[in-house]
Amino acid sequence: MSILNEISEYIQKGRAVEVETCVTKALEDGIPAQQILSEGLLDGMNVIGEKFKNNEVFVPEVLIAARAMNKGTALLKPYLAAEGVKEKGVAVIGTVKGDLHDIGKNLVKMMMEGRGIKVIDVGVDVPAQKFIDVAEENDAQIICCSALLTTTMNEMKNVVDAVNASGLKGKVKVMVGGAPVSQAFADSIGADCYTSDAASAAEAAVSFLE
Ligand code: B1M
Repeated sequence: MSILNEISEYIQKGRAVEVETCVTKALEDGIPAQQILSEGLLDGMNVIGEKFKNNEVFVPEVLIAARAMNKGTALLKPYLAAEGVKEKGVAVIGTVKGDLHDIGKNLVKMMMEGRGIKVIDVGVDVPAQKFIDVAEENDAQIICCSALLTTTMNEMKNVVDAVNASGLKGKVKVMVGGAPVSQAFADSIGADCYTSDAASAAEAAVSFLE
């Protein structure tokens, strides 16, 4: 079995220590961090996601897989981040109110940091006003909202409305993403940008800042 398959298997089993060992070995073997992420960690998480959908695994299994995923991505972080990149601007990122999913958000954060953006992470279950307050305090140019639930994605509209009602209107771009979010949804709530994955989100953020 290849090391990337092993990583995927260990993610599915929620074996954080083994994930860390294999990710370290894969890096030592010279496998690019991006490949370890997509073909190892995310591959395992996708399998767990399908099983969760089909009621073959339940919340505890998903949680331990998520914990293993976070351990693996933490090891990749310095490799994904380009060294010595000059800070391009400031973004505030969080998962919207009512939503506790943070793996995708963390990936977006990591990719943006890798492109030289200072990212202030306000965590999960974040009310609209908190995004505004932190953006104002830090002179951020971008607010990034992640949502994984169809029941919480509408909270993104509250963030857009709160920006428009604040002094940030016209100064801050609102970027949205997450599995249930689409371009059509982003347009309908007046968000400035939708991207389907973390790398494209970082790319879009860089073009806003340039
Ligand atoms: Co939850 N969950 N979950 N879950 N969970 C989903 C999302 C679900 C699709 C599973 C399913 O039924 N198939 C489903 C949502 C259904 C729906 O809304 N239509 C669901 C549900 C129902 C729930 C609960 C309600 C379950 C329950 O309690 N009965 C509950 C809700 C809790 C809450 O939030 N209030 C719940 C809980 C959990 C756990 C806590 C167990 C755990 C989260 C752990 C954590 O995040 N720390 C969890 C997980 C892990 C999942 C799945 C399995 C995986 C999500 C994930 O991390 N994917 C998920 C099923 C699935 O997606 N297949 C599921 C990997 C991650 C990298 O992808 O976050 O999509 P994602 O990020 C992508 C892109 O979307 C994009 O970039 C990333 C890729 O590069 N992206 C952005 C994300 N944010 C972006 C922002 C951007 C741009 C791009 O710009 C700002």
